[in-house]
Amino acid sequence: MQFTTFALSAMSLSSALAASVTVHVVQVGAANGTLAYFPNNIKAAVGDMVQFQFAPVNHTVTQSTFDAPCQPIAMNSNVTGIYSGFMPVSASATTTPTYTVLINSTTPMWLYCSQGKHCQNGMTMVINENTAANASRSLSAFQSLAAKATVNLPGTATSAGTSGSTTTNSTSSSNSGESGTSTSTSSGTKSTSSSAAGSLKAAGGMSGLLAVGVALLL
Ligand SMILES: [Cu+2]
Repeated sequence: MQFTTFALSAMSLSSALAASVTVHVVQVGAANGTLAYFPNNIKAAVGDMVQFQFAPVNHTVTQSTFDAPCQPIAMNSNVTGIYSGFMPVSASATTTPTYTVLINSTTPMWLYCSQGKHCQNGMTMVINENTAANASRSLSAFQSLAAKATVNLPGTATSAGTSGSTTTNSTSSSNSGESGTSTSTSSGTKSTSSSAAGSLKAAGGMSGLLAVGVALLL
């Protein structure tokens, strides 16, 4: 009954809130220290959500242009871009911080981790790579450019993880794809989910639904 109430309430926010929302889960980093996103090349339709789940020790999801990897997209365009901020996670953490983005454009989104030299060392990914439109703009080409980047911004001196908590933080950020003329926006939502992987995913899905609600209210 409680869930039914929630669903009806959510539906009243907008008929656009479908009964099911596709959530693509991307693991950010790995407990064994591998510097990568898993997976690092995904397709997401407009209306889908991408939920980043942060592994130890301290990573980010930051958007750049294709041409200037390892620099926030705002430095090289008039797009604000998405930025998760640093997500410290201790090796013994029992919680997983998440950052969820609503996709509202299929323009390729180029992403990297701004910690240390993670961007240069392969911690990069793309949402909606489109090599059919431009064969040279592939993830591998982006990674080659990233490997040669002289900076990785915005960096931090922090590398130690802190214990996760059950607090939930919410934040919104404005984004459009790489096209500066786009008027579309995406919102990102940070949250920390506790307990096992199964319920984690469920909590993430709920968090995604709430994010849609928040975005529609704005
Ligand atoms: Cu990283």
